[in-house]
Amino acid sequence: MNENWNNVKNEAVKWVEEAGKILKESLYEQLDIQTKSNPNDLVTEMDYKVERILKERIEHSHPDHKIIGEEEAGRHIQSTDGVMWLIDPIDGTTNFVHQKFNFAISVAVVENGVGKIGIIYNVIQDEWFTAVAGQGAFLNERKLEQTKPVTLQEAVLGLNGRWLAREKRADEQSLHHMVRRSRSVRSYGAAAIELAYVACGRLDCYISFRLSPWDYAAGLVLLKETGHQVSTFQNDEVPLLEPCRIAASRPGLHEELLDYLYDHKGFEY
Ligand code: 2AM
Ligand code: CA
Ligand code: CA
Ligand code: CA
Repeated sequence: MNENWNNVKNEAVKWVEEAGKILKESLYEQLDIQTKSNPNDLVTEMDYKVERILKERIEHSHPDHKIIGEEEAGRHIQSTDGVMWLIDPIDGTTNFVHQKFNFAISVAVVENGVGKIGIIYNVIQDEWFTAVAGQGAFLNERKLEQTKPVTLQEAVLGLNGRWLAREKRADEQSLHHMVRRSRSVRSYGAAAIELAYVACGRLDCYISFRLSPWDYAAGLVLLKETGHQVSTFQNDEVPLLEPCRIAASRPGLHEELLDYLYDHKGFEY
C-alpha cells in the first residue's frame, strides 16, 4: 500500500466541505437533540448524518481503509494496523446546538498508528486547519510557523473550566495554582478547535482530563508539524484506540504543566 497522502487530503477536504455545507444549512432548522452518557453530553441527528456521509465517501474511494467515528463507526476496531480514519463529525456539539458557532469537523488519517493527515474545519469561521505529515501545517493558505519555547508565566492556557470546578486537591501542585501562575485562560468548548488554536499560536497549550482519539487525532498531525509537544499527563504517547488525559503545548511549557498534571488525583468524572 503506497498512498499519495496529498491526493487523499484533497479528497477529504472536498468531502468535509460538502458536510460543512449541510451543517450550515441545518443551523436554523428544528433538530432532534438527544443525550448520551449524561444530561450535558449531547448528540443531534446532524452528528450521525455527517459521520455517515464521510464514512460512505471513504468506503467508496478506499474500501480497504478502517474508519472510527465518534457516533457509530468502528466500534469493533482493536488494532491500528493499516490505514485508519478517525472522524469527529461535529466537535463541539454543545456549541453547535446552543451557539451555532465554534464547532468543527475533524478528520485524521493514520497509517500503522502514525498520523499522516489532519483536517480541522471550523465551519462557521470557514477556517481550514490542515496538515500532511512532513509538509508543515496550514491555516487556510498560510503555512504555520514552528513554535518556540514559552514559560507558564507568559502562557495563555486552553482549559475547560469544568475541570477546575471538579478538583478537590488544594496543594501547591493544584490546577488552581497552575492557572493563577499563567497569563490567562481561555475555553472554546471544542477540543479539536482548541488543539488547532495551539498549532497556530492562538493558545499556548490545551489540557483535557478526558478526550477520545477522534477529538485529537487530527490535532496531533498539526501539532507535530508545528513542533508542539503532545502527551498524556504521564508523558506517554497518546493512544489511538482509547480515551486519555492529554496535554498539548509549546516546548518548555509542556514540562512545567506536567509537573502540575503528572499524578493528578482527587477527581470525579
Ligand atoms: P464533542 O462535542 O465532539 O462531544 C467540550 O469541552 C469538548 O470535549 C468537545 O470537544 C467535546 O467533543 C469533548 N468531549 C469529549 N467527551 C465528552 C463528553 N463525554 N461530554 C461532552 N463533551 C465531551
Ligand atoms: Ca459528543
Ligand atoms: Ca469531540
Ligand atoms: Ca463529536
